[in-house]
Amino acid sequence: MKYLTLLSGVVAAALSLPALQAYPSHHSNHGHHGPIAPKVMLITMFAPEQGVWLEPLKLVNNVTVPGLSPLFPHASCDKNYDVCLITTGEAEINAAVSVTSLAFSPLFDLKKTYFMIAGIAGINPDVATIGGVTFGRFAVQLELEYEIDAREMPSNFSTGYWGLGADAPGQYPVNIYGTEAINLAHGLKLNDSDVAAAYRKKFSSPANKYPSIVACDTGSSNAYWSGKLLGDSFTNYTKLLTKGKGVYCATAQEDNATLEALVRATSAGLVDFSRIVLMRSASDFDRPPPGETVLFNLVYAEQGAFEISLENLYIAGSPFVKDVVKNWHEYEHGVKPSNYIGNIFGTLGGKMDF
Ligand SMILES: *[C@@H]1O[C@H](CO)[C@@H](O)[C@H](O)[C@H]1NC(C)=O
Ligand SMILES: *[C@@H]1O[C@H](CO)[C@@H](O)[C@H](O)[C@H]1NC(C)=O
Ligand SMILES: *[C@@H]1O[C@H](CO)[C@@H](O)[C@H](O)[C@H]1NC(C)=O
Ligand SMILES: *[C@@H]1O[C@H](CO)[C@@H](O)[C@H](O)[C@H]1NC(C)=O
Ligand SMILES: *[C@H]1O[C@H](CO)[C@@H](O)[C@H](O)[C@H]1NC(C)=O
Repeated sequence: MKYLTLLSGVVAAALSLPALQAYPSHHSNHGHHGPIAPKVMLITMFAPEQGVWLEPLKLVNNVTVPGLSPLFPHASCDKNYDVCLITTGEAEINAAVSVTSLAFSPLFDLKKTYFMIAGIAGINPDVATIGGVTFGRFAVQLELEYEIDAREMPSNFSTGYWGLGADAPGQYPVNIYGTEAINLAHGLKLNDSDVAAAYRKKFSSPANKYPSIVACDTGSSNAYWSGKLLGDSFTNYTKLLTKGKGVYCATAQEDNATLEALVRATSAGLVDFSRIVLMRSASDFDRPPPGETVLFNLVYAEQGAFEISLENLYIAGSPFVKDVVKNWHEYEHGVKPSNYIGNIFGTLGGKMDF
């Protein structure tokens, strides 16, 4: 097992612990003495993602956590409180507030908990395909950049997006690694559908291949964007911020916010940032196949991968969840990461290696 968790980015404002004491303890409705210390915490974003875990893992104990989304007000745990799940609500603001509320809740002790972010995403056909499952090392905030409408950009610009501060590249990637989960997921047969298989054929390799597990990185943005030019712009930006190491492949609306909340919780001594797995499965392509329009791909195309991407989250992620619970003695004390974990300001200590 080898953890390579690195992140970079933002100033981690250390929230002070004493503020927590203000929470009334009667919110503790889990019939459990002391804070709940799950071995695994699943982080999902909306109801369909939540749905794939609740039944198979028997997450029947609901714990109301103040500050979660009104749509998803509780964590759901199994009978031993070994595995719990929250659903943040979609987009960055919901992810940031929900994960912060969980991480700073006195109802939980998450210092040794392994977090698995498990959601669906758009996918870059240059790297992977619909139905595939990605495990990311870097999470980059794609549209936290300068933007001008491309119709008004200078004629020698390749994109209307570029880094804040223009001549100051390399400002904030966040990243994370889930090697242990990807190792457990290797060799698993993912699910597919006929419609997804047909849509996939319109692309070239690797997008036309049977879905598989891929190590590549995620980009976050509130905007649900589509198209090759934006995709290429964000591929370039990801490379820039990660000094060439990051490979943009999965686009979603939450990860960077979730991770930032976990950085701050780590900074406050409440979470271990080296125990995070970032998993995104591909429900749709982030750009059209040759010969189709961007609008067609985004709005009208029947891509057929929504269901299988949900199923494949469970197929690819559950071996890790089960292994952590079963072999807790191997996971409890964590594994010292061989590389830098932290942001570019050294908030979590250590020495940067990129
Ligand atoms: C627990 O929460 C889940 C997810 O929100 C919900 O489907 C379920 O009905 C709840 N169970 C109880 C006993 O309230
Ligand atoms: C675009 O052209 C301007 C004017 O020649 C130049 O100053 C600038 O560096 C160019 N920008 C890019 C991105 O090539
Ligand atoms: C991405 O970078 C490549 C290589 O520098 C460049 O040719 C291309 O125009 C860029 N694409 C966009 C959309 O910015
Ligand atoms: C695989 O997909 C098929 C068709 O969508 C579905 O009936 C089946 O239950 C899925 N299998 C798994 C393991 O999810
Ligand atoms: C995610 O992006 C934003 C910018 O990259 C940055 O503030 C944040 O630090 C990044 N990572 C994290 C974790 O936030």
